[in-house]
Amino acid sequence: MAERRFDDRFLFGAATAAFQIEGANHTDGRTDSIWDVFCRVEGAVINGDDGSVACDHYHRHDDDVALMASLGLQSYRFSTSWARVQPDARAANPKGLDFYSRLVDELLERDILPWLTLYHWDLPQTLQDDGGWANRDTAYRFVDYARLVHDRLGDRVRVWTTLNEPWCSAFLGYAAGVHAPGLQDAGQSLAAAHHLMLGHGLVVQQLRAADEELRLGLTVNLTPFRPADPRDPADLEAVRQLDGQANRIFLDPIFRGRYPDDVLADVAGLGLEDVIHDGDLEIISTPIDVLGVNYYQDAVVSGSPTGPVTATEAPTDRVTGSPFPAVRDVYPVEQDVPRTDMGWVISPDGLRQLLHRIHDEYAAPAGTDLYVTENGVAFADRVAPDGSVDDGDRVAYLRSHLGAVHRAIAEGVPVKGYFYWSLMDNFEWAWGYAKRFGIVAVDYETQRRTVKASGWEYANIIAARSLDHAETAVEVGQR
Ligand code: GBH
Repeated sequence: MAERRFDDRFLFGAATAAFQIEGANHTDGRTDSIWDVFCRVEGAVINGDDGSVACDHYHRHDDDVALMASLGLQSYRFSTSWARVQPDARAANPKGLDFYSRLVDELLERDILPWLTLYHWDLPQTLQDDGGWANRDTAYRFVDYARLVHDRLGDRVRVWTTLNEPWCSAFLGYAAGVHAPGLQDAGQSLAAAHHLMLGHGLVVQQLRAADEELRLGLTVNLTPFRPADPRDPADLEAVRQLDGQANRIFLDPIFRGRYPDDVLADVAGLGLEDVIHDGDLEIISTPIDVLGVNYYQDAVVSGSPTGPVTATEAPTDRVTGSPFPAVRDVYPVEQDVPRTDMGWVISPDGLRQLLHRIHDEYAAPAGTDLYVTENGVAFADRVAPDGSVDDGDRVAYLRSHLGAVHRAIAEGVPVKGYFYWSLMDNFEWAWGYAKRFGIVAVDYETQRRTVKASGWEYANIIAARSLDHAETAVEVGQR
């Protein structure tokens, strides 16, 4: 087998998000985000966990950047906290901006490319009080905030993504209610989806006008859905609906300047068309330089009841809804494959197939560069008494998914980089600290960081720019 090398321009990184790692949520002027408030809702987050300390990254950023350098990371994808930069969504908070400015300087000193995300789910609560993303005005407020961050960091940060996973913000937040703001309202979820994309497009226009050299884009989470039986029209119909409401509802407006007709038909009567103003889709489809794809798992679905499936566990017993505002006769199908600690199926080839599709149908026609901005796995690993974390299952996950990326590239899909989620164990939203995605373990008592076996493996892969580096002559648990 030919050596699986990544060319010299391929970018290896790791990702985090502000609310999940920073802590210090009321330090130096930061105010509540919707996640601070949601964490106080009885039963919203497992064990009543919250983000007040998290990984204490706000106070440990210098050590954390040193750790990134020791792993050889070429890029670090992080997000800025809107409520830290612009408390109460009004005047800029210099101390909040200072924090990100120092972080960026530390990264650059270590030759790590800062990859900045403006919005990873933590809306200032004060904007939620006025309706949050269901209110069109929030899109314009997002522009004000983006300009403040850009004014301060634009001289040093060259890659800017607006949103992380608008699907989660809109549908887990406003329809399923499993994420902040915890609403279960299909109409608001569709309005939120539209206004998130409007905010994205407006920010791309503004930042492009400020500096045409910036690399601009967004990150979406995409789920490939496969029919249980590709010859069964009911199964194909189930795939059509889910693919529409999970993937195409974002990809088509952004890349084609229109909502798919079938999606509009499925959600008819829920108010989406009422919130679309003339000109919005031109703004939303402003050309982007980079598309980030977050991939965790794929799914098999049927149009007919399918018998028992392994239910994905809920974080708490709080009753939540469906994230899909308008699907009918859609049933999950059991996949006989290994699962992660989240109950998610492990399916590396789903990533390869997804990259092909997104390249062919969206990125290539638009001339947009494709990156995997998140991929990773939760396992219940703990630091052993001797101080090691032998997370061989995560090593296998990392290698098999990087293998899928490598194969996609070899097959003609020019994927430009990969970010592991996450650099370190952190606040996993409604799952609190109960789920660990890191290649670095965090002891939440002492805040001690321990590089796991997967972290060293990633460091070896990066150093060799190859999956066939000498240290692992034998494939570890390759599926
Ligand atoms: C990412 O979200 C986040 O960006 C990151 O902050 C988070 O920590 C990380 O992943 C790990 O969760 O179709 O109802 O079964 C991933 C979000 C989770 C979205 C699984 C799709 C399936 C929902 N994805 N989800 S459902």
